[in-house]
Amino acid sequence: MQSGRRSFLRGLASVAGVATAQGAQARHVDETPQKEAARAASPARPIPPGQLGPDVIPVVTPDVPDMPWRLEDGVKVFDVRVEHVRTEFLPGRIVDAWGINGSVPGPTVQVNEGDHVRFVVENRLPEPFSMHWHGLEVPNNMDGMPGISQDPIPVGGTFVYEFTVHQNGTFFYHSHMAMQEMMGLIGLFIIHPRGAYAPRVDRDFGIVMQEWAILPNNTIPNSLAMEFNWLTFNGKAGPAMTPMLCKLGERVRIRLVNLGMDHHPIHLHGHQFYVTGTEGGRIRTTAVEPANTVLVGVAQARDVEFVANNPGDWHFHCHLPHHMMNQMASMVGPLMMSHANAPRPGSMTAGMGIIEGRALGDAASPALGRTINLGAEPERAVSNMPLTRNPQVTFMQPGRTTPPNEGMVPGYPQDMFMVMDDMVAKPETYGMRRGWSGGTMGMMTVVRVLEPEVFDRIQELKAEQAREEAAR
Ligand SMILES: [Cu+2]
Repeated sequence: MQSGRRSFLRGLASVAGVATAQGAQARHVDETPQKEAARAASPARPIPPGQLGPDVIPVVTPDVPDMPWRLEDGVKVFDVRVEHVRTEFLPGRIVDAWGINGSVPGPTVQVNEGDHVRFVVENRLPEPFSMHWHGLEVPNNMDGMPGISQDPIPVGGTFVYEFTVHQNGTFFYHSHMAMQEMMGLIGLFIIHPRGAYAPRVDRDFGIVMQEWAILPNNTIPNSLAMEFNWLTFNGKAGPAMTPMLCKLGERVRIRLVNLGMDHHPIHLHGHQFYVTGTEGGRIRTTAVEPANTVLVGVAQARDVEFVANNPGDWHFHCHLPHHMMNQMASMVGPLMMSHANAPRPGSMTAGMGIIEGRALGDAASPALGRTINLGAEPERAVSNMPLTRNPQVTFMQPGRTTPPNEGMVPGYPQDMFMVMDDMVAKPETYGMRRGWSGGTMGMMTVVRVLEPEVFDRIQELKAEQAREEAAR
């Protein structure tokens, strides 16, 4: 048995060596985690600062920056400002959230297993705060639990967290004040292994999932809400999140983190993946199962890996229907008022709940609908309707404002289709089918499995754009 197992592992090791030497072409196409060797050997020697272990690649967090660090006496030091951040879920959809160093979610921390790290956390919020390192095995007084392991960081105060990371995998950091979490205070904390997991990947992406309840014409999330009308990947609602790009045949890892009120079943089209990691680290090779949907529960992380062997643009999204739309609200604006098939306030002002001089007055509460905000208990039936007339809308026939069978189909209306390709165009959307953005809302984005020429063309466009921005 022993020698058999040794030769099995040796065989895989030599296959892996040849594959690496051959370069990118068709390298991993028929590999599955079942065939992989035991995890790459973990040499105890430290990885030089600024480098990653053999075959390890940095994680790309679309639309979210990495957190910069500097080296002080062998310690990686991060400056962390916890503050109000004005951000944009979609072009024009401004949100006043709380974030870190100007970003919601916070910037992605990337370190190596074995690193000694220091986080100098400055509380710029108008209330106490403390930072928790979710899943990290740190000394008790570094755990960021207000009261039980430290005093909260006072307004304007600073606290220094310092520890050595001896784990590897997908972790995250977040406020341990519960309501502050719902204002956006979370970020990815990636700890790279000393050597790449086997089989190694060609692309490694990170996604933070968040949900928000924001009243129409408002910019401040309601952290008390139990239902949500804005769902974001990396602080962007579909179709604004930058698509994840790979070349046909590459092996791709996507790391998913959820810290909100709902669980999210995340689904990939056109491929099967393996769930290879949790918030506790790498899953044993023998335990992985094929899937195309992974439930990422609150406070959990899941890593999925797949071979991108099916060319095309593929949806990657939460499959909860209410998480696949934007600005879900019942009665907003004159259009709503004219279509609602139930008693209605009659005007936009009234519809916003401003009947008795305040937005949350009891008299207006039903109009708020769906418990998006306080006081919506006496809810009544209302319809889904488009929020705006968009010139790019392609759902109806040109020249018509109402469908010919309106009123003949029970249940109408249900869905809307708002195309905003031009609003969210960027190099990464080059070559996508016209109208793609109409079906991409809420917690939805796209994995683009590209022919090498298209992939390379997009890199050129990105470089061009970067040069133009630098020249400005
Ligand atoms: Cu969801």
